[in-house]
Amino acid sequence: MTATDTYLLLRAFCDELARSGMEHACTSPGSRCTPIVMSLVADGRIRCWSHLDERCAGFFALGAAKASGRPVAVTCTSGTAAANLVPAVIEARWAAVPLLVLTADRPAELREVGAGQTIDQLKLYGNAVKWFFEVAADDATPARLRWARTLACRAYWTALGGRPGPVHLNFPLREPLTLDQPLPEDDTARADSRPYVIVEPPARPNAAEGPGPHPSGRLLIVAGAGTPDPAALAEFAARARIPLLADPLSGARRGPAAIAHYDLLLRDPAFAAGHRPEFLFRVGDLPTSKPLRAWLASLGDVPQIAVDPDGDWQDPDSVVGMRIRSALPTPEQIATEPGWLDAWAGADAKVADAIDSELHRADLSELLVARRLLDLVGGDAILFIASSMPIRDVETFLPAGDELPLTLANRGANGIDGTVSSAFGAAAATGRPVLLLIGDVALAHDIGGLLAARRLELGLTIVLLNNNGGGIFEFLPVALLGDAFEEHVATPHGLDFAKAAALYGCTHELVRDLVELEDAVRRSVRSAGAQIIEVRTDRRGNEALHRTLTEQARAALRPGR
Ligand SMILES: Cc1ncc(C[n+]2csc(CCOP(=O)(O)OP(=O)(O)O)c2C)c(N)n1
Ligand SMILES: [Mg+2]
Repeated sequence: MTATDTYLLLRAFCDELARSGMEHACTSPGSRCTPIVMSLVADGRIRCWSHLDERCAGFFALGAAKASGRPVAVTCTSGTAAANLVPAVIEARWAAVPLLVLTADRPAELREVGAGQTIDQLKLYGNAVKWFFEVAADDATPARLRWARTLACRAYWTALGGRPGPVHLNFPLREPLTLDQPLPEDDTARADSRPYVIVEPPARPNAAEGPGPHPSGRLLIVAGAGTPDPAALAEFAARARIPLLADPLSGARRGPAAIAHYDLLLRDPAFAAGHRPEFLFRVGDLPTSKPLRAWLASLGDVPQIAVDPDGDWQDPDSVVGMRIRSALPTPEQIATEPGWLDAWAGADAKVADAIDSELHRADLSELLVARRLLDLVGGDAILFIASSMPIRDVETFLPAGDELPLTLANRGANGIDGTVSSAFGAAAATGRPVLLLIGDVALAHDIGGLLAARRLELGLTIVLLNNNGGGIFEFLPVALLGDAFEEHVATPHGLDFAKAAALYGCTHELVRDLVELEDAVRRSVRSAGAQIIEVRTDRRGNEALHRTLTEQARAALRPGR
């Protein structure tokens, strides 16, 4: 086989990815991957985003696929380069994101014989991928070209179909790795722009409105990330008068049935005991909230039905008694107890008032930022929320809204890694303004992701909550362990992020109050490039403020208030 064979097969492969619907790919440098990179770049329909760090490339592709809902390819050279994609592949597995990993490898004769930069890449990502396939290095006969086309369609739709997830194709590539003559025509493609294999798109069932169990009484819905058609679910809940406990990642925290402060409500034992449902629907992933999870686990015989079209089996406490593929009943088919939604909504409003009056008094805090996020950006923006306290605070304090921004997070495996890159990927794939809310450790972890601002000319508004370490650990018993806790768990770093911003060509601004924050975010969302807007906070003060607010919320729920 010659370079012409290699490039003909890869051109057919990329042609089919584009015909199937792929719009974005991430490349990373190397020699062995040259044919894959050049073939992707040569295809004008696929926008190629160049990265020099494969870990960033993987997470960028993940963010792009997550925001667009379409497969995004990421390619890299052989050796540890491929291993650097592991975290993104794992996140894609657990968050059900269609990622197409195209690793370059040496051919069989150069494996396990001391050839450089050669590791065992077969099934490198183990069970994390939906499909692994070792692609042959072959002559570009018409039969092989048709096969390459089929392979691309199959990889694309395997990543996207059913429960989406990552697919890994390993490409053994023989030298020469660059072309020395123009590529001949290939007439194996289908007419027009049709893909070689048309695959029926997976039917995404609507969670609301259809046949299903017909319960009555005190009904409740819990909605998490991956909720299909969240607007329809919110409307259904409002019409059927069912309290809707909606994680912001569900997209359903909207409308009159949305109960935004369930985390605080359920921290109150009296409220939790007095508001047990008789029947509960769970849609999408389980929210992060610990009190909610504990409460769901404690509901005993209350029937819990999971709307679970992808067979996800999210049920850490083994309490779900029925799984349905789609469709809650219609509002006409059920009878919710009169006053039940009002009881939840009334309590929710009381807690909201308590939070707002307390936060109003306090200085700019991590909680206040989470509370006011919807005021900072418009409905066309995307919120990307980092793991650790940002995601928890947004779940606890973000009010319900009408014009909800798409809210994304890497919550498949809850890592703090790759967050900056994923947020840039979301911006790249959608062209929409993205606000990333992130802690200092997570930002330091993916500081290299900032390179996308200048190299890829992408915009991003980064609201950095800098409490000099992992503030989340202040809430855990480990915080009592003194110096060892500080050094090894909280990990304060003393980084000056203004210098990081300068290094990576971003702007940096320290804001001290809400007015400055709102002003900085408004300017940032309108401008090009990436801005780091830093809010300095204190880990212990943050923990104390959480306690105060929990107490205030509980006080607001006392009878007679
Ligand atoms: C890759 C990875 N390593 C370690 C962890 C454990 N971890 C969870 S939260 C956290 C600290 C994050 O700190 P920061 O981003 O500053 O957020 P804060 O806790 O201050 O809100 C760590 C290390 C993780 N989730 N992912
Ligand atoms: Mg921190």
